Amino acid sequence: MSTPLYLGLDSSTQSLKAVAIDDRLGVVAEFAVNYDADLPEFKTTGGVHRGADGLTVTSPPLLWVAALDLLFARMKEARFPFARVVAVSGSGQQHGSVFFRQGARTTLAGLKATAPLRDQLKDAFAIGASPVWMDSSTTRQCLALETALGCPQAVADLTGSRAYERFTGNQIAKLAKAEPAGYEATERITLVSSFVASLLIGDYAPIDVSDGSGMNLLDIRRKAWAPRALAATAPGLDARLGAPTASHATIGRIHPYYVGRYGFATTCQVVAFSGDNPCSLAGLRLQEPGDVAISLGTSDTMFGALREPRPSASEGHIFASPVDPDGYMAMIVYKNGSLTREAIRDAVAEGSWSRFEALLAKGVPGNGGSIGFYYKEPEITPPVLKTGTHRFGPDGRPCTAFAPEAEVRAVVEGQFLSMRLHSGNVGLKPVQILATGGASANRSILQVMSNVFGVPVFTATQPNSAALGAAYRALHGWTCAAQGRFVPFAEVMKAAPPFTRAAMPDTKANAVYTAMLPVYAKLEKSIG
Ligand code: ADP
Ligand code: XUL
Repeated sequence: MSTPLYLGLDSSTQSLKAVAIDDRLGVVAEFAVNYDADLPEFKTTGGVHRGADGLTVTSPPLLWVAALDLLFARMKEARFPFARVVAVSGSGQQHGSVFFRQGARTTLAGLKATAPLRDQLKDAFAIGASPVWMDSSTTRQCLALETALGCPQAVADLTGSRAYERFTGNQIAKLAKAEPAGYEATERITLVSSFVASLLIGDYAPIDVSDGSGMNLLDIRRKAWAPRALAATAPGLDARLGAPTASHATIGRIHPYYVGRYGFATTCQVVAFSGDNPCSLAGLRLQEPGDVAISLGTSDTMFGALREPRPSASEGHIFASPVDPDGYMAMIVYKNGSLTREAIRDAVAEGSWSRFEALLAKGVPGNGGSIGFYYKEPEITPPVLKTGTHRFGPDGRPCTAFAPEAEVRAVVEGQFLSMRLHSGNVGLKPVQILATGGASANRSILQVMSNVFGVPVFTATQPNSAALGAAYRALHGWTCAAQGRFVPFAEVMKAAPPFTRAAMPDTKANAVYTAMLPVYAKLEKSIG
């Protein structure tokens, strides 16, 4: 008998990916569909449509539907052994929402293997443009929620984050007003994660508590919808959301559509889907407080496991853990990540990362007291709407320019000092850091990271941490169901490959950064 496989899907902003693992946690297959290139008829750029107001950003849900069939068709063509998959789970870009029209549940249940999903589901949506995480058009709704609950900290204490524009509840509040007929006709609202899960089980899949924490609607301690937040958001919301589920729960078997069309086994279990950041937490196996990841991608994120939630209205998010029913994760998000480093590289390092590294090596830890703030984009952490660069000399006075080596060092040191400052405020205390994302290929950047935090930095070999995390979660959920009890995630992860050590901290440099931190914090405040 051939060994079982566990499948992880990742429905992200620009693509749909699949990673399959075996029961020794080895990756056996990977597939991907790129929305812009492979489904050009939906006319997306980077997977999205941008509104004329510069704030609204949406994607057509039918695109995500079409991508699922295309992905599975590619896997079938490559003779992927669907019959060996015993469990599937998935990851979705966080915060995005899908509005199923009345009657869609019946349509989902009755899917026929003879026709593509997109033909059968083309009339299933009450709102044809799904808002995604890049949308920032709901400032008014955010203010309304914070007023209704008292203040930003009250929203954070209840839901894990103060009101954020991209968070789903504020998006729903906007649409309920802007498209009342569409909202009225809505039978179920899903996140992107539970949407793809719904397609797989042919029924409305519940929202898991971890991705559900990115909505400003879930009481993160009770892990149930917060009635006061629902009431302040839109009428009749409770029924439209359905009850949330534990992240490790099996939510049903795969629908006969996938058995008939692709050859899945009828017994294949679907484990609740979750958000991409929660799934990355699972993929990087961050379980103990002190295990922290820094993802240096298009944007930079820092996240880690947490036992006690300590929500802050000033920065960051607290989510329920996707792998531990009693745990939490904290996360901070930066818009000024790789693209901002690239802008400095292009300005002073001739567009070359090796030149950038050489300049970084030329300077000394602490940059002789020079500090810079580079807000190429409006920043999330701390919230700074006005773009611009702010440089300060060793005397704390503003200055207009740095020498190239000081400029490169200022952008990298500034980003990690900010992470140390703000992650500390949400309770993250790294003991070791796992670095992922494009810029984690840069050893000099990782050395600064290690020195600023004073802890060793490791890297993972598998780049798609969200899809891998979804596959790990499929195995985890399946194991819990098979044993009829909650099995700790660490127990299931025993065979996982070790991470590679990329940098060790220099204690002297670390002491310099510790002394710099209050100065950095003061300057940051003076700008905001
Ligand atoms: P995403 O998944 O968010 O689209 P990635 O994690 O693939 O992004 O990261 C892409 C970014 O990685 C690029 O924008 C680039 O700036 C950065 N990058 C790639 N190589 C290097 C390097 N050697 N040094 C620093 N940054 C790099
Ligand atoms: C997290 C966030 C993004 C999305 C898309 O809060 O907005 O990271 O999950 O990746």
